[in-house]
Amino acid sequence: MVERFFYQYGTIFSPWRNDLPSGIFFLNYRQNKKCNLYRESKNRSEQKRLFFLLKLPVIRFLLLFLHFVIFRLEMRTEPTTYNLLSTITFPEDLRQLSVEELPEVCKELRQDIIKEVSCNPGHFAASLGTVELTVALHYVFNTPYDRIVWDVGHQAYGHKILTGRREAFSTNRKFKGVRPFPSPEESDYDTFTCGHASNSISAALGMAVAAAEKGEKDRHVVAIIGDGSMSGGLAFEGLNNASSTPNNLLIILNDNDMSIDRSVGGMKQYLFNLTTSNRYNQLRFKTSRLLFKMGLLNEDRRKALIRFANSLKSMAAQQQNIFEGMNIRYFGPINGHDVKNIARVLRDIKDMQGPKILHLHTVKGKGFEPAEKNPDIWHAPGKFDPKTGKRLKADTSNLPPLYQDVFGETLVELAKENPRIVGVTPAMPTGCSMNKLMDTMPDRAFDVGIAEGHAATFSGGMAKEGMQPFCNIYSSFMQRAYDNVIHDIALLRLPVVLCLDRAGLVGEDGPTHHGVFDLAYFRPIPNLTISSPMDEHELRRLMYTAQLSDKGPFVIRYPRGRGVLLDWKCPLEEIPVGKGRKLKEGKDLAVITLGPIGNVAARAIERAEKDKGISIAHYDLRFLKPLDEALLHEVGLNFQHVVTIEDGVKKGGMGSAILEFMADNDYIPHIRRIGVPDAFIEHGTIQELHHLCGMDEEGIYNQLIIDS
Ligand SMILES: Cc1ncc(C[n+]2csc(CCOP(=O)(O)OP(=O)(O)O)c2C)c(N)n1
Repeated sequence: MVERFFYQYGTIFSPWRNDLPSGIFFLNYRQNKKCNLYRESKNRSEQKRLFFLLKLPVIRFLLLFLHFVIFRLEMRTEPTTYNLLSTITFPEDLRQLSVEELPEVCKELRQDIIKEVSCNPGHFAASLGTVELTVALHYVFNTPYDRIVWDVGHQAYGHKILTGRREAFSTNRKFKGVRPFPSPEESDYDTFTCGHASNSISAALGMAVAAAEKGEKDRHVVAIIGDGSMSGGLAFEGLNNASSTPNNLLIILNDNDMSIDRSVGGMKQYLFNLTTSNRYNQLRFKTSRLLFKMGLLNEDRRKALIRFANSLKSMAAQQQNIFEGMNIRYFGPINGHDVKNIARVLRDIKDMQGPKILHLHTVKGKGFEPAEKNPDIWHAPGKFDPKTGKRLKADTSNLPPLYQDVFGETLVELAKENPRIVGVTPAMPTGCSMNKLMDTMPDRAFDVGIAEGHAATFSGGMAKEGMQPFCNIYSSFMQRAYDNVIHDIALLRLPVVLCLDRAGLVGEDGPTHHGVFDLAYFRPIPNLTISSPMDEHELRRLMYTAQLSDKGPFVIRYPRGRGVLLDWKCPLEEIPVGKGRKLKEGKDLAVITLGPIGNVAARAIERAEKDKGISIAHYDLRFLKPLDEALLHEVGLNFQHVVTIEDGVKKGGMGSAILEFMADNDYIPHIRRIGVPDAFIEHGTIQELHHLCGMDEEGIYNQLIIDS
C-alpha cells in the first residue's frame, strides 16, 4: 500500500528502481527549468506556485526517507499480511485449519522464505518447490510422532518454519543459529541426519521396520527424495530392500528435473517418460479399497493382484514401471503445487499396507520468477532483492580467484595439451567449475549424477584403458567413495587424479559438509600420493605434475573460497613428488604446515617473532604422502619444539604422521598439533569456525608464543 502510494506520486528516485541515474538527471533538468520560470514570473500567485514546485524535490526527499524507514520496518517486523502463518507455531496449529485455508498458508510460507533468504542467504529454490508438499505433509501426518525424513534437507526451510523455528529462522545457518539442515539435535520434527544425498529411503525404511518391530502400528514413516538424489546408488539400495522387507514406508519423489545443475542420466529420462496414468491409479486404488471392504481381497491376494495389474499395465503402456516392478506401489505423477490435492492423495494412501511411492512434479524455485527461470543459479543465490530479484553481488574484480576456478581453468589448459585427460564430476559441475571443461570440450567431461562411488570407479575404469581422469569430488562427499578409491583405484595404482574441493572447514553448511577427514582417511592407503597446495600457483603445478606419466593415483586437496594471489596464472611446471619446501629459516621453533592454512601461519609467525623476539622456521610440507623424509630429519635433528598446522582433524592427519615419523626415528621434540579437534564442528563462517578451533591467526599466534 505504502509502496503503491509512492510509486503513484512520483518517487522518481526510488531505490528499488533501476533507473536511478536517469531519474536524477530528469529531476535536475526540471529543476533548472523551474528556476528560470520563477525568475521570469510576474504575478505573486504564480511565484507562490513555482516556489512550492521548487520545494518539491526536498519534500520528495523527505517522503523517500520516510518510505525507506517504513520499508526497513516492514522487513524487520512481522508483516501483518501473515494472517494464517502467524497463527502457526507447530504443525498442531496448522492442523486446526480447514483444507480451504491451505493455499493461503502456502502463499504466506513462500513469502516468508523469500523474505528471510533474501537477506540471510542459504539454499533457496529447492525450498520454494516443496512449500505445498511440506504444508500437506504436516497437515495430514501426525508429526513428530509420524516420521518425515528429508533427503539432503536443503529443501526443508518450510518445514523448519512450520515446526517451531519461524522466529529463529532469521538465524538460519549463522553461528549458534538454526542449523543449515534438519538435525534431530535441534528439533523432534527433524528425524535423521540430513546433508549427504540419497540416504532418506534407507533411514526411513529402518524407522518403518523399527516401528513394526515395536508394535507401533499407527506410526507412519515418509521419505522425501528429489529426482537428483534418486540417482544415487544408496537410494536404489534402499528401494531394493524396501521391496522385499515388510514395511509401510511412503516415499515421495519430488521430481523437478533438477539436481543443483540439470539432472542427468537414465533415471531423469525414465521419470520424464513415465506415462502411468493418474486416473488409472485412482481407479485401481478405489477398486482395491472396495474389494477390501467387501472382504474379497486380503493382504496375500493383494500382492498377487498388484503384480497381475502391473503386468497388464506394462503391456498396455509398453513400459515397465521400475517401482512397481519392485512391488512398490506407484502413484502419480501429480501436480506438486496443488496443496489440496496433495493432502487428499496423502490421506487416501497413508494407511495402505506395503511400501508405496508418490511421484510429484514440482518446479524448483516455484513462485519466484527469476528462480523458476534459472534454478541452478538460485539453488543458493546469496543475498538478493526480494522485489526485483536482483542478486546483490559484491565486486570481486580485485580479489584473488576462487580455488575451484583455478582448478577449472587449469584443467582446460591441461586438457588442450594432453588428449588423454577427461573430467569426471558427481553432480557438481558448477560447484567445482568442471563446467569450464564441459563448455570447451563437452565430450571429455562427464557429470555422472549424485554418485561419488561410481565416479571413482568409473574414473578407475577409464584410467585402466589409458585415459587420464581428473575426478573432482568435494572432500566430505568423497567419504562415500572410500572403498572405491582403495579397491578400484589404489590397488591397481591407476593414474586417477582425485581433486578434493571444499577440503577443510567449509562454513555455513556445517558438520555434514566439513571436509576435515580426508587427510586422516586417505593416509593409510598404499600407492596414493596425497598433496595440498599452499596457493594457486602450487595448485596449478600440482595438477600439472599429477598428469605426467607414471604418477599413479594422486590426491590434491584444496579449500572452499579464494586463494591469495591476484596474478595466479603461473607457468605449469613439475613439482618433485614428496618434496616440501622451507619457506623461512629459524632457530627456536619449527612450524610445519600443509595447504593454504600455511598463509595464516606465516602471518602469525611474523607477529610472534616481532612481539616475542623468537626465531621460527616455517616448512610447507606440500605432500602428506610420501612424506618428505629429508625435511623431517632436518626438523628432528635441529628443533626441540615443533608445531604442526593443518585444516583437518588432528587425529590421524598430518600432525599424527609427523609424530609417528619422529617416534620411528628416535627424535624427541615436543610437538604441538593445531587442527580440528575430535568433535563434529558446528556451522558458522569459516573465520568463526577457525577461531573456534584455534586455527585462525590469533589461535596460531597463541600456540606459537606459549613456550617463549
Ligand atoms: C552425497 C552428496 N553429493 C552431492 C551433494 C550436493 N548436493 C546438494 S543438493 C544436490 C542436488 C539434489 O538434487 P535433488 O535431490 O533433485 O533435489 P532438488 O535440489 O532438485 O530439490 C546436490 C548434488 C550432496 N548433498 N550429497
